[in-house]
Amino acid sequence: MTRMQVVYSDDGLLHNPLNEITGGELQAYVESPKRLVSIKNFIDKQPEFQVVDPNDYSLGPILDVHRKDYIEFLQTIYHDWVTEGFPADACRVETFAHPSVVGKIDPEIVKKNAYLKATGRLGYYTCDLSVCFVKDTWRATYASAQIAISAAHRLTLAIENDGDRAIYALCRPPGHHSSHEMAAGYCFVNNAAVVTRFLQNYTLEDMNKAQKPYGFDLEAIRNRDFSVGTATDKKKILIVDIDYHHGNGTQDIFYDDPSVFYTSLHGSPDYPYFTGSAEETGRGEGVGFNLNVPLDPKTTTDEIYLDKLQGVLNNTNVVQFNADIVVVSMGLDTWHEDPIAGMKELKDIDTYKKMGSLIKTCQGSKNRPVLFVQEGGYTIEKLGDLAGSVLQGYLCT
Ligand code: SP5
Ligand code: ZN
Repeated sequence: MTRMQVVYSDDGLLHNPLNEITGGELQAYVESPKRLVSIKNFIDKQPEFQVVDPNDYSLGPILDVHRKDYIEFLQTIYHDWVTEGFPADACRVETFAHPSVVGKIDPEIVKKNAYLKATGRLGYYTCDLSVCFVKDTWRATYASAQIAISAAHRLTLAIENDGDRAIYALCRPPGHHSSHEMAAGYCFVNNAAVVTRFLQNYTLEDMNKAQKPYGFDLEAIRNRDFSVGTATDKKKILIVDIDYHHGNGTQDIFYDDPSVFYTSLHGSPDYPYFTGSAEETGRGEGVGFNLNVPLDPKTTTDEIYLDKLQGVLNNTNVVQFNADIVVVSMGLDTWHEDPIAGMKELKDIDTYKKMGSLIKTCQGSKNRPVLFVQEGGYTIEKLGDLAGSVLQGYLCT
């Protein structure tokens, strides 16, 4: 039987905000730790999956994507918020740094102003009302990234040793709405982007050295004096984002970069509202390496969705790109019953098996190693089934 490793840690459960404001209403936090429990329970019952612990690769690989001041914000904002006397269960934005407020002022002055209060920093670095911090949000976020990085390392090892060529990072919080210096849509660190850069910048030898106990100077990494990655043969990474929402963060990070092809199928019009149109094809050197397929949430059936996914994976530009590795941003919120998302006519669980199968067989992705990174999906009871179906569909094809 073909098997698949699943990288998982209980630290993902530590991020548990009380509530969020969605659709204008205060409601229980949708991106709940129960999501992880549900998927993990399912995985534990299936013999083809082997659950393994993550290792620790320090901040190095995270800082290859995110700005240092942003990471410091994630690490300290909760403490500062509480110290200023604000409610412990509601560390979230109040006012945004809209272009009409800050656009004409020297960015350094804007930043200095923002740093005077916790609320200023929240407006500077976050983008919507789904982002909420608790005491251990950073710990969970760090673990989430380390899970994804560990999966990338294990996949690289397997590629060199003719091992299994697909792996699943069962991580939370998700990442694809987060960009270099912005948290949004339940996302803090962009796990898919971090592993993409890790796979490109690190040789297997670098990866071995980059894990705990570190084979390099940790302090220098923290200060960004150098990056531990020494790879010269930059791998081409195809990111396939099948979360219901457009991965605006991932798109933004790689928009100018012809070495990363970002493609997304997503419900439209819907959150994140300002991005995700087919006209967004990349910029500069990156033109032609970004492919968005907006789908009508009301009329997209199982059949239409699979047809569009197949179209993307067989798209001429994607095939010509000839990726070395495929990263799948695996959201499960396309399911029709999803409480905040969902294609209303996407109702057949077999569709998820077929998604996995298409990734295995279509020209743009076939014969490539695949790293599945968990993104959204909010039908708690159904998530194990949905995730398992994509992975089994891939394995059994
Ligand atoms: C990772 C991920 O899936 N993030 C999604 C964040 C979505 N947040 C805003 C959702 C807006 C939903 N509006 C419809 C309300 C239905 N009651
Ligand atoms: Zn989503």
